[in-house]
Amino acid sequence: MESYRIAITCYPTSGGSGVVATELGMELARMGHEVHFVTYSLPFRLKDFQKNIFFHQVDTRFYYVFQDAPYSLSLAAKMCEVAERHRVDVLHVHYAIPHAVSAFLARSMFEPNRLLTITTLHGTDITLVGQEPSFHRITKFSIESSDRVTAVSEFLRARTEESFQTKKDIEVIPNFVDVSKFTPDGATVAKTLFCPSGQPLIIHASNFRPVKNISGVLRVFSRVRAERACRLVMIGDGPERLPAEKLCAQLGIEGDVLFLGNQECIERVLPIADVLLLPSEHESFGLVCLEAMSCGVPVVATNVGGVKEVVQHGKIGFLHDPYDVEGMVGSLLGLLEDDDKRHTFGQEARRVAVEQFEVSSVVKKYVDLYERAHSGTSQGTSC
Ligand code: GMT
Repeated sequence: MESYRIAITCYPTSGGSGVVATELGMELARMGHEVHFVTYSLPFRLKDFQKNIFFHQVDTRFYYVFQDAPYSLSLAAKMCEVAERHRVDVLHVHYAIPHAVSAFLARSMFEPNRLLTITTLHGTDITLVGQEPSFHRITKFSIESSDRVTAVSEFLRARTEESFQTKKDIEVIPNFVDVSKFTPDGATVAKTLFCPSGQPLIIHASNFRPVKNISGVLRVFSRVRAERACRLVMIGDGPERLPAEKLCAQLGIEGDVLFLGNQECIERVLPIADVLLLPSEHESFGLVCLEAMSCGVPVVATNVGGVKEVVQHGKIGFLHDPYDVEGMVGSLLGLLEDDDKRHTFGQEARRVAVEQFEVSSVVKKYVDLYERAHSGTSQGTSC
């Protein structure tokens, strides 16, 4: 296997695309590739020193004629500088806007035919940001000007082709999970801390954006709690957190809901959940479902987008329309009241995570893509 020098750009704050990009970089580094993160701050999952990993901070400059500091230009300049200094082969950007546009600029500034640009589409870059009329054309351009494009689910590939009327070849490479880190016995917190009377525990984790349907989480929980004692732990932070805390008070459930905020090591808490609840309005993949599955936790989630490519309805969990409160309540009660069912679902969830989404097997698909891009071949041809 050839080893590559890869520059990775992502949003470094908590959020699925940043997690995937960071875990990808760490796995590539373990495989012997040289990885350069080019981002505005240290990616949040990049904690310890790791051989073969380097971090380059994008320094934005403000000048009085600018309305805002032009981050996309600073990023392009930094990408080009890092590529030159470290003889980078591939600029792999996660999230189309503005990263793929900056990569296009960096490649154009660099030696001709020397730098490959790869864009991984994650979801809201296509389904929300890319649909804004002012961003639609440039999102299409960013996709079509990338040397290679991947999407994290079949749903997202189809949605991209349809929304942008593009014939660009888009490969599906799913999200992945480190199954040795996300394990059923990996908790470092006792469940009794949250559930002192032995109540079942439901966990929700997200970035608390409107798309996550946070009020739906609370309304479903409130209905379940009316039927049987249980508790809810909310992990993450974002604009919907304050309204959610207020809604808890209105629903009279604040005594049974705990907001933990962002957690760096979600794998230390997730395994104590009896069920993960994710009723998002959109979800191109649903990385947290996969992380819960790897911890042996069944999932009640939304049936939209790419979630059904990960969670098999009736085997690993249950999928419902995002606003089907009664359906989700029924599925949650069914799981919480049947230990055998929960256990069987949890085992199946773990099996699927290990067999289909294990980090090294999925990251090999990215390396294969780098190899094919480097040798100028397309999918399925030998390189
Ligand atoms: O879920 C979010 O809102 C964060 C977002 C992101 O870009 O960080 O997540 C997207 O990318 C993840 C990693 O590929 C996917 O697992 C999420 O499903 C996707 N989110 C949405 O489509 C809403």
